[in-house]
Order: sequence, then C-alpha cells, then structure tokens
Amino acid sequence: QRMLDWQRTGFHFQPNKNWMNGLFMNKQINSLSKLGPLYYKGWYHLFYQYNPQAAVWGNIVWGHSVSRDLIHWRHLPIAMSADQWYDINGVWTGSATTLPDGQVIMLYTGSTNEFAQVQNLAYPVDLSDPFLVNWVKYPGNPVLKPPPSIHPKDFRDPTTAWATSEGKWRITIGSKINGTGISLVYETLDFKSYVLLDDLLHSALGTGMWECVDFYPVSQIEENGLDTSVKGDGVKHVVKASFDDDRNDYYAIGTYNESSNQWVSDDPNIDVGVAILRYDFGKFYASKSFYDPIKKRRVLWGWIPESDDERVDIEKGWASLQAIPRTILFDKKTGRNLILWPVEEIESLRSQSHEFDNVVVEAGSIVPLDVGSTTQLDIVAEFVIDKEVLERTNEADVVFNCADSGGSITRGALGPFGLLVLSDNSIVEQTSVYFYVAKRTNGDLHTFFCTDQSRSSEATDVSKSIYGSTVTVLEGEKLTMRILVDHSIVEGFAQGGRTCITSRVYPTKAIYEDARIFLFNNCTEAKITASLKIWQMESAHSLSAANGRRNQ
Ligand code: DQQ
Repeated sequence: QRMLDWQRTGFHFQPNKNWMNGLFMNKQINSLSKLGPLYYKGWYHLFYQYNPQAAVWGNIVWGHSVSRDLIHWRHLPIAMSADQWYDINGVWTGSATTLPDGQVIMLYTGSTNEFAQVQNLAYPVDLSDPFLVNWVKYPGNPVLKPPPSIHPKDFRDPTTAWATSEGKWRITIGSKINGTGISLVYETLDFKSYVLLDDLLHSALGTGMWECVDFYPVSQIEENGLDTSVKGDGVKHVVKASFDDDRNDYYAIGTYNESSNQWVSDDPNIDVGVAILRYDFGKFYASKSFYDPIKKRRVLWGWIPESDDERVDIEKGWASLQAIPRTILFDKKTGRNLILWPVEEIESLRSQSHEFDNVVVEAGSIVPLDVGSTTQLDIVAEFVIDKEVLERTNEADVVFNCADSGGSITRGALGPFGLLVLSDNSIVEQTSVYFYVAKRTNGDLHTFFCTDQSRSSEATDVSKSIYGSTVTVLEGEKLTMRILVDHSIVEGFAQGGRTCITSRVYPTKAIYEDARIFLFNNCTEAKITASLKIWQMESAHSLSAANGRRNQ
C-alpha cells in the first residue's frame, strides 16, 4: 500500500473523490446579480464530467461547483443525472449560452439507450437561485440527432452559441467523416429546432474525431477578451479541437466569414492540428473557454488527466483535476499565436516569497534554492545566457526537439538550463523544466521549452515522457518562465504564456517537506545568470455543500 495522499493538490480544482473529466460548460451567470441585492455576487459555475461511483470513467453525470474567484470552490449537488432514454448512458459535455434577456440555455450531449449521441436542452429551474442547483430537461429532447452522413457515436459537445447579424444563433458540434475531423454548424432561433448549414465551420484531413470544439473571437487591438458573438475590425476567430486520437488540444487563428459560415486559417501553413499551435504541450485536454463579463476576459479551463496507472487511481480514490484557469489573449507581439496565462486571482494565494537576483549557474552545475517548503509554489524566473559564448557559438542543431533529444541531461552549447522541481535532496527524483537554445549556422536562434519527466518518479507505472515545443523569443526579450507546482501537477509557461506545458508527476521521495528545488545548467560552456521570485502558495480548500453558505 502506497501513501498517496500527498498527490492531492493544494490549489487546483478537484472533486473530493472519484473520477472527473472534461468538460463542462462553464459560464459566469452574471445576469443573476440583477435579481436582487441578496444575490449581488458573481458566481462562476463549473460543471464537469463526473463518475459518482468510481475513480475511473463511466456513469457520467454533471458535477457542479461554484466560485467567486475561480480559485476557491464550493461543491454543490450533482446538477444533472442520467435519467432519460436520451442520456441514460451519460450526461456528457455541453455549453451554456446566456441570452440577452438573462435566460440561461444549456445544450449537452446525451448518450442514449442505444449509445447514440444526441444533443439535449436543459434550463435552470429557478433563476433567482445564484447557485443554479436545480435543472430541468426540455420535454422535447433530444433537440438534435446525428445527421444521416454521421456515425451515431461521432456527434458530440455542442459549443456556446454565437449570434448572427440576422439575429439567429449558431452552434458548432464536433464529428468526423472518414478520418477527417469536422465541425458541423446548426442555426436556431429558439434552441429547440435547428437547421444544419451546408458548409462546415472547418475540417482537417486525418485529424480524427473532434471533441469539445471551441470557437471564439480574439482582439488584435484591445487588451481584453471578447464575448462569443463579437465581430468586426481587428477581430480574429480561434478554432480549437480536442483530437480524440492523440488527446491534445490544437488551435489556429483565422477569419470567420458569417455569410459562408466558414472559418479559414490566416496562415495556410498553420491549421488546426497542422504545425505547432497547441494550448499546451503536456497533459491538457478537452478544454473550453468562456467569456467573463465582469473582468472582460476570456478564460480557458483545461482538464488534466492522470498519467499514472488506473489501478493506482482506484487505490487513491480519485482521478484527474483542472488546470488553473488561464486568460486567453491574442499575442500582438508575434501576431501568430495566443498567450495563455494563469488568472490573476491565483496570485492571491501567494504567501512567503524569496527573491534571487543574478544567480550565476556555471556550465554543468546545479544550485540549490532554499525557499522552505516546495510542494506548492509559484515561480517566476528570468535567464540570461553568457553573451560571449552566445555570440561565438554556431551549431547546426536544427534537429533538436524536446521529446527525442536526450532530455535535461543532454549537453549542448546553449542548453538545457532551467529548474528542477519536486526534487529529492539527492536529486535522484526530479522534474526538470527548461530552455534549450539552438543556434543555427546562419545565426538564427531557436528556443525550445521542455519538461522532462524521465526522472520524476521512482515508480515504474507512470508516464516518463519529455514534453515541449519551440517558443518564440523576440529580439531584445529575455528568456522567462513561470512554473506552478502543486504536489502532483507542474504547469509551466514560457515567454509570458506563448508555450505552456502541464505535467502530472508522481515522486515517491520528493514529497511534503522532502521536496527541493534547484537551478541547473547543462550547457557545455555557457554560464547562465538567473533571477527568480518564488512564492509559497497557500491552499484553496473547497467547501462542500454541507458547509452551507459560509463566506469564502
Ligand atoms: N468526454 C466526454 C465527451 C467528450 C469527451 C464524455 C472529452 O462529451 O467528447 O465524458 O473527454
């Protein structure tokens, strides 16, 4: 029997027990604040795929939690059970749309008595309840069945609706035809009857089934996020699809033409699943975004599965959690990607801090950072490579990639260097989060951001893969990273969130007070200068419904 309690996180969302997965609809039901001063509180609602009976997928219903800050959660009773012929095999992913009159519309996928996937409509029973505890299913369900060209098990996860210029609503639903991932679009006025539009929003050859499609606008001009129906000058549209085949979330940025109902990527070389745009290069799946009207931001929720053995999940009694919500912005500096960054509320959990200025890490060395307890951290780090070595180095290292180039113990002229987190004292167990800079013979620098899990655990039944990708570093920018460490999850963000990597790690020794943190530099010659600020993070304990209305 292993002691597995340490794996539970301190400030990430997770149910008290059992299995959860993505997703959800999620939307701040802010219009309710109109209903009276007693309820003048904005509550964020998270509905998640939940198995009330076990720590594995199955018996899926909607778990429901609410929060005022996206960090402290209050667990509520199950919002929707599998109790109708059209959802008896699972109340699956859906999305909410708040109509201009304050009505809340919920569309979700049901797995029927015959395991076909259909879309159903539901409403909150009592709009004066800020917790929206009770839901009613529309008697005319299902409102959408798979069209004849679609396999009945390939039709799921309706999006939040967006409004057309004519005042109609459109939603998109993921599917596949002959191995091509597609997003079907339906138009509706009342959310009860729908017309399937002739053209697909988008499709991508060979990408397989698209789950949890997301479609939303981003601004090239403004600093804030956009509500789902916004269009006009300086507005680009993002299509994201979760590929069932490889369990990653791919996106691209493009232009939406409402009259033809088609979305086209701005760069023909970058498409959904083609080339390198991913929300996250580690474990991160079935994410969805929503618009937060209070803070005028678009927020991304990602589901983080386990990467250990299912038997261990059963032993510990729970599986999976949620990433810290991330704000989504168009990267105006590069013009070609999104930037994802932990919501600012997470900073309210920062407590004791330690600062390290210009720590020199010689080539081939390791420097301990003494910050006390290190299982719950927020780390902000900046790195400068020895200028002289940088200038005189030329290596034709164009073939580097995180997964296959030897991980953090490889030695190159300009990398790898970074941090070892969740390390034990002897540095036998450690998870490394690092940069690797490859300088080509023509002088171009290519920077990679990676997480190496190969030494993260002495256990043999956990994933030890090395994650990562390139990250754009513009002229004059320093190399920066932020890392959130929370017991069994490490979320890394490079260059302000251009490239993100989430990993689940399962150390056996580097737990509780035995976990340490180090700087490392495995360059062959270049010394690295690092400056860091490291905060210990408080826990954000959730309340269960039984705790009533205690203030958070
Ligand atoms: N899981 C749900 C589906 C969704 C997938 C069922 C994503 O609705 O497509 O639990 O993980």
